[in-house]
Amino acid sequence: MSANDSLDLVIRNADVVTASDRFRCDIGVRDGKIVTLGHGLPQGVREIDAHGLLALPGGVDGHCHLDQPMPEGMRMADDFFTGTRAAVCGGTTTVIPFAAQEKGGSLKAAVADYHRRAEGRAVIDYAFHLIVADPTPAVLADELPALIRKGYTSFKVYMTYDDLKLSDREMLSVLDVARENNALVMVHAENADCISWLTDKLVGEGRIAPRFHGIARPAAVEREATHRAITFAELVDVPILIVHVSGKEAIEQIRWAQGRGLQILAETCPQYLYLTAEDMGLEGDHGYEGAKCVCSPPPRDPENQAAVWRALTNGVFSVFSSDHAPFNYDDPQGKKLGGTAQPFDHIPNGVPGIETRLPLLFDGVARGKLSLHQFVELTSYRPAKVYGLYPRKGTIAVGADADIVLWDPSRKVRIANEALHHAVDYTPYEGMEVTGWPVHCLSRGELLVEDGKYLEPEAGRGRFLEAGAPELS
Ligand code: DUC
Ligand code: ZN
Ligand code: ZN
Repeated sequence: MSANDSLDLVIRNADVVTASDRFRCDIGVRDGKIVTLGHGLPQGVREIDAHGLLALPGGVDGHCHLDQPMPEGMRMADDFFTGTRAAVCGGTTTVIPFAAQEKGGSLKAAVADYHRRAEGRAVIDYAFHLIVADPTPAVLADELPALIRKGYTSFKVYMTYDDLKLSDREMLSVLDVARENNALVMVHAENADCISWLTDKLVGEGRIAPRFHGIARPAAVEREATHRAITFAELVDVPILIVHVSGKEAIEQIRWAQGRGLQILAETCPQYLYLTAEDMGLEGDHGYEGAKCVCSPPPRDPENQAAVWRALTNGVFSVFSSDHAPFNYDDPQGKKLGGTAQPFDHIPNGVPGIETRLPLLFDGVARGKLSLHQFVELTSYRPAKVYGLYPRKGTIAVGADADIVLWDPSRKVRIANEALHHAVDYTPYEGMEVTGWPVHCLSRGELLVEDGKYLEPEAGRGRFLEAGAPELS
């Protein structure tokens, strides 16, 4: 190797795990890329001894919300700086949040605004999904195809939430644009009318505490919308990805569709493995604390949790994301918008989880619920593939970005909000003990976290990634 070929970094004795392989080697990094994998590599400018640690590709969080513009009076606690800081401290080196169109607004303008929010703030690399809330003829014919060509190849549509939801006909039109332009549509599947009917009934009866959020959004509401979205995908003949699947009823619909040969992909999130409806409050509980766990779809019961764990290993789910939605609890712009006596339907939806996503799932590896390869597949490889970032992200291979996380598979950590790096004032996982923790995290060869300590890299070092076409197989 000549001086010109010298290595910026060598990670020695790495126990490398990808979605498909496991091998022991040294990893050589130059200019932010993995340039060689081998034994006895020459001395690098910097050396890291990975003995006793696992070397995994950095996590790709394919669904998180950072500094997303909110309705009047509401504010997300994390921006691109605090959100990406927390992500990397939890082993994630790429995030894909959402540039959200407002009804009546332009999609292109939403993307430009979102770039301004990310620039100078992100510490790890990021791509954008779009949220299509107003598919006007101009959006469908011009804006959306132009944005897909520019590297925004996935977009979310909502079947609920008044300010976001699309009609069935609009859904079909958006799916058709995805088909024509080779993009991937992510679907939030809950039946809006059922939810508003149930909500009005509950609120009318004075049943307003946070736990009624779950009762207003039962599994049937998610099941019906999941089935309907599948039907739309079949009619248009296009793949879709159902996001944040909460339990067995929606899983049954997805399995049924997959069994018919339809390309229906699915995502789940930590809240459906670790939280239940009781975390939003027990029967007779008139307190407000349960608002911390209000998210949509809501957490269900232990039987549903078990079904979600099973579906992580039998191929139903392709991706495991955080759906990090950072609202402070003790904040009139967060969960306490409107005070603690407000009915459940005014509580901002979502739970924080960008830093705890990987440790919570890794704990499942430690408990024998899924393999290390499945862990990498769900948290890094497949999200990189389906969102068009592979092979730059999602694997450890020559030519890939040196986004590498060195995990201590036996370190036990009790989750405590005061030790997390987001700007949210709580975690729903407070006090849970997990086995396995990301101790050293590298983004494009730069060490951002060393022995669990955040090294305060320059804000804005994170780069925007233009996504390629979705790779679904
Ligand atoms: N539900 C969503 O659809 N998005 C953000 C958080 C949530 O709970
Ligand atoms: Zn959603
Ligand atoms: Zn979301």
